[in-house]
Amino acid sequence: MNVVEKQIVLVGAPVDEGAGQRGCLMGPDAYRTAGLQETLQELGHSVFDHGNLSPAEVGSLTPPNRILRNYRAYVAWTRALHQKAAELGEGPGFPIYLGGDHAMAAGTVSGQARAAAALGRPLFVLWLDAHSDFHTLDSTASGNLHGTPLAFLCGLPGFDDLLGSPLEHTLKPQNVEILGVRSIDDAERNLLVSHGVGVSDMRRIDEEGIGTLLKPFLERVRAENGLLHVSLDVDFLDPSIAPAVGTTVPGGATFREAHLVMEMLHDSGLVTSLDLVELNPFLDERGKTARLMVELTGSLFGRRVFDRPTRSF
Ligand code: B3U
Ligand code: MN
Ligand code: MN
Repeated sequence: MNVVEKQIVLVGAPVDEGAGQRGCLMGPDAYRTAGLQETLQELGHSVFDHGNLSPAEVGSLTPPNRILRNYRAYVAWTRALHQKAAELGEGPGFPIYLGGDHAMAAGTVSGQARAAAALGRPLFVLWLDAHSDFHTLDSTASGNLHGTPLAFLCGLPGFDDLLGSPLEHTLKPQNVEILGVRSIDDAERNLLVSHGVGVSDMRRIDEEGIGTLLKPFLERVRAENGLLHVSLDVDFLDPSIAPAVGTTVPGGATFREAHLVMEMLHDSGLVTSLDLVELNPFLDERGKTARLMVELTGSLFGRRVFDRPTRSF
């Protein structure tokens, strides 16, 4: 098999407070139970399990409004994960952040962005999700903070508490591609359009094919010598194959589409870090979703059914 060996570092991020339902804190252990480490080792990679992180200590804080749920925990997790991702992002290893709800990406991606800046390379982000997670702290109607990390990462205002100052290494909105989206609130839609974030919804996937949509994004990452972070939300997948998530939305990516995305990402050789988010094992059916997420990660790290000359995307 034509797999380049990677040194993979697993980092558990049992973040539970950003979602509307409890249970994502069990995510990291569900991936371990489903054999993530063994799957990656069988593909020829070395894997170090860092164990789970804890939230940072945070002093007194006044939430910007009353609707936000677990604001202090959002700040505490963002700080801890940012620190760890900034360290790992400059090292030789490939970090996989095991969530945890999507609020954790405020820390993982901002840390990877800081590391990318230190390396003098732009960070691109592929956000595989039914949602766009582009609310500000003012625009969210649910108060669930897992709906806000991408707005924070793109430098929208109002998030100064998270790292104690305005975010220094923001993502360029045009370097973000949200793929698989099918549930966007009105306020988010306006923000996405006004900031120029790349969005491919299910209609575009149906009309053009998921591979056709992904290819030009990967070509741009390559042309700009970028690093690529992938943030995979379980609800990107259709609920019939991935029921273990609190925010299921019908009409998601199929088994075949999801594997194709992962295989193309592998063949591109461009991906340098990964989040696996929103798995809620409490809602799973006999480990089915955890196992699928592990299988998809296997495809991203080089599993293929039949060898063929590697295509570059
Ligand atoms: N946009 C809604 C729903 C949502 C966003 N992200 C997730 N769900 N996972 C909200 O609550 O902000
Ligand atoms: Mn999400
Ligand atoms: Mn989602």
